[in-house]
Amino acid sequence: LVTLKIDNQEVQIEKGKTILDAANQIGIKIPTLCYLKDLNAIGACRVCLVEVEGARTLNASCVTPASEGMVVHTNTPRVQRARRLNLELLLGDHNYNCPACVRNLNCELQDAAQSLGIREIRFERHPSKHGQDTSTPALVRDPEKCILCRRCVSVCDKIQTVEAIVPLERGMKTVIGPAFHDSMADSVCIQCGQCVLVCPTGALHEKENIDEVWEALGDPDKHVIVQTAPAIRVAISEEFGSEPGKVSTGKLVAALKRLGFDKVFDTDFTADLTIMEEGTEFLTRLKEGGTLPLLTSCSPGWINFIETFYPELLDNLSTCKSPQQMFGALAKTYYAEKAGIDPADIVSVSIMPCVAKKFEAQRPEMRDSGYQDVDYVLTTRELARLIKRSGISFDQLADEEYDDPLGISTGAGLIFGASGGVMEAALRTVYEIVTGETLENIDFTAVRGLIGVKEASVPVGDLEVKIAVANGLSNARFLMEKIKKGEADYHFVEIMGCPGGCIGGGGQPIPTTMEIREKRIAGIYEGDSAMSIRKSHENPAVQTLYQEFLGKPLGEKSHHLLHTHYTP
Ligand code: HC1
Repeated sequence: LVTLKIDNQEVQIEKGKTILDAANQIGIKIPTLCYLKDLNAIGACRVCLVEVEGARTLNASCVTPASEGMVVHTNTPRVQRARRLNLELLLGDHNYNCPACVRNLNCELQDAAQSLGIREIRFERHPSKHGQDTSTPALVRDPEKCILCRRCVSVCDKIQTVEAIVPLERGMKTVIGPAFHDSMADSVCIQCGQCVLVCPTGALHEKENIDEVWEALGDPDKHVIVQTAPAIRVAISEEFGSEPGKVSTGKLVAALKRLGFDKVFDTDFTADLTIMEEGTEFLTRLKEGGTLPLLTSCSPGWINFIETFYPELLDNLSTCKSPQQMFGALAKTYYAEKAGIDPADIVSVSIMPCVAKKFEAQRPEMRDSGYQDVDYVLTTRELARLIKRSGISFDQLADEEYDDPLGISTGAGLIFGASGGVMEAALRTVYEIVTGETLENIDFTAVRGLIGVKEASVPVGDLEVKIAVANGLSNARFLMEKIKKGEADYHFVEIMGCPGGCIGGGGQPIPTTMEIREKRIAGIYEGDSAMSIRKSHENPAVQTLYQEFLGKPLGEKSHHLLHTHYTP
């Protein structure tokens, strides 16, 4: 431990920690912008400057180690002047058209300007000469709002090992973007949107589809239906001031009905269906000696990743479409038939915690209904904007229920939203199919939680099924390398592209920190425990779907509507 003094308070802290850590420990708030705990400590923005007695210059507290006997002042006039000057310089390079910005009122630059009392910006504006990059269906990159904090660069490199965006050029000309100034669409970006979650400003955000949905809702000739992903219900209420992890399923449904959707359905229904298809695919591969380990295929950022970085392992991928896309294909076939509606008049909207789902919905192979299966994808954040725009008081809504039949689901479908959930849901079903016995303890806790790579061995009849679960793409890469080198003997592997799984997706409320992810995960399992049915194969609406329409898992209709192929 070292002992130092900050603003006349003595503090003891582990050697190697910074002045910022020490100040946080005793509740002294130093403003930061480029700093991101455990990920980005580069001292670039100079907003966290402090004065250390005896030092020649001011020091960036996020990178200056705390040392024995140090005396630090965080609020002297010199410190204030320097912080304000640095912030003004950043603002001079920034497009501060705040009222029209997607991050207005949830922007760290705005907050810093407020907390430092900036009332005028004395410098002529020099916003970036690089225009917006709108080349992908998922993301918008706006260099005019970028403050060069490099948080996005760190998350893309260290957490996702994608390295799609890097600092280009030097000094005043520096810009963050794909190498060689390529567009995002031409880069290796897998569109997971983790960069959006860490961006302090509006420099990275989802491509909005709110207006298109608004138009559809106002069109009397359209039948507008919506599906909600598992992870939305434990996050949406954060946008309205609630604690993270609060399960708000009933209010979510009520809000969508108030917005005018003709039917409110649940992606959890097709998550259950995915288990029927993927579980059968797994057992078939086991029996017939197919390619193993089977890799799950529901996370679109992960699909983009394996297509880009590990095309040699594409045969391992499950051919199952994601639940979002299974829903889309059924909405314009099974549901249209059942409801007697021309599929050409159906507008299928999904609410997702993910920006890569926008990309997935637009893939050319996702048109097996004869139409684009999912027309529009809104993130959790976009849905919140839509609700606010409509003047709906989310917290005052009375709970409502999903519609039949595509709104009926089980706890197994719900846990898809957290890392390990797909595997746990599959095990609940595969165990009972293989053994013919009732699974008494259905909680496979070994696969739950935020640990990057989880491994387990589960007895299923005569077989020890070896499983692995990874969340975040650096962890996926670790497993893929192991599989490629022949060092893994797994049968079944779940991969989710975002840390924590979909609860930590790139479309979720900002902030999304590790602590917030934990709380959302707790909400998911709380919701699962409260469900009356917790195994996918017991979903009565899924059983009816097979009887009335699909026939059997992996049957001809399933093959046509619910399965896909991949492009190296
Ligand atoms: Fe997900 Fe999925 S769980 S991919 O994380 O398999 O986005 O929530 O909707 O499709 O069901 C996301 C979440 C989501 C799909 C399901």
